[in-house]
Amino acid sequence: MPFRPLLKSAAAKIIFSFGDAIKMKLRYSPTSPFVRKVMVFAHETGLADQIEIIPTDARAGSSELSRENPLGKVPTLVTDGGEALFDSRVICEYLDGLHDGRKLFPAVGGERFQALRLQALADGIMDAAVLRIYENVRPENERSPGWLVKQKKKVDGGLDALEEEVDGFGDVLNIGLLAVGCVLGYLDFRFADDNWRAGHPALADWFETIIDRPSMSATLPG
Ligand SMILES: N[C@@H](CCC(=O)N[C@@H](CS)C(=O)NCC(=O)O)C(=O)O
Repeated sequence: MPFRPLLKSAAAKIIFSFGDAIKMKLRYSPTSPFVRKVMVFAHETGLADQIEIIPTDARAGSSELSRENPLGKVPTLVTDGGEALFDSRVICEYLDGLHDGRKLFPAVGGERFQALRLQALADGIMDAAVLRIYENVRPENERSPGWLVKQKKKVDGGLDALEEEVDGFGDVLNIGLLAVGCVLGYLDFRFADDNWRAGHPALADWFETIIDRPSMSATLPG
């Protein structure tokens, strides 16, 4: 089926102003850092009230989710036209096309690829941290200590890289910085005992500048 982008016409905007908001549906988990990334993005861009949350236990293997996303993962966004979009990167870029404010995906050049690379780094840390959680809920005799160590190394390596780069983050929120905020929030939520702040003081200071944004407060995991 060809992809039909959400209507952005003047007529659609008039419909919004009469309260009949176009609704997208988001397959959602309150603990997923990838879902949080999408929700923070939606709050930052003024789109949150156009998204209907559909709580979905991806790991339970929902057949509806599998129809929308063959990978069976959240977040998955179903547009008002019924098209399913994934993953969080694609959803965020889609949402960026739906608002008239400052774009969180820089349009071109070095600035764009810096932001996308930072998002990839933050997402990679999220992947490794989520895999640690999944491994730890497997039956004890199926768990691999070596695998857990490997994933922890990826988390630590990613944090070390962020600590080196944080001085160059700048003050202007973009998709990369937003993803970093979400992964640090996830580490606080799931791995508080690891105390990532201890070895990463500059990153910890930076996190304090983002943690109280309304978009972050409105999307706390749990
Ligand atoms: N690259 C994906 C990762 C999404 C992801 O890993 N989601 C997890 C929840 S945090 C999930 O749905 N896992 C279910 C499964 O793997 O079966 C994204 O950016 O959205």
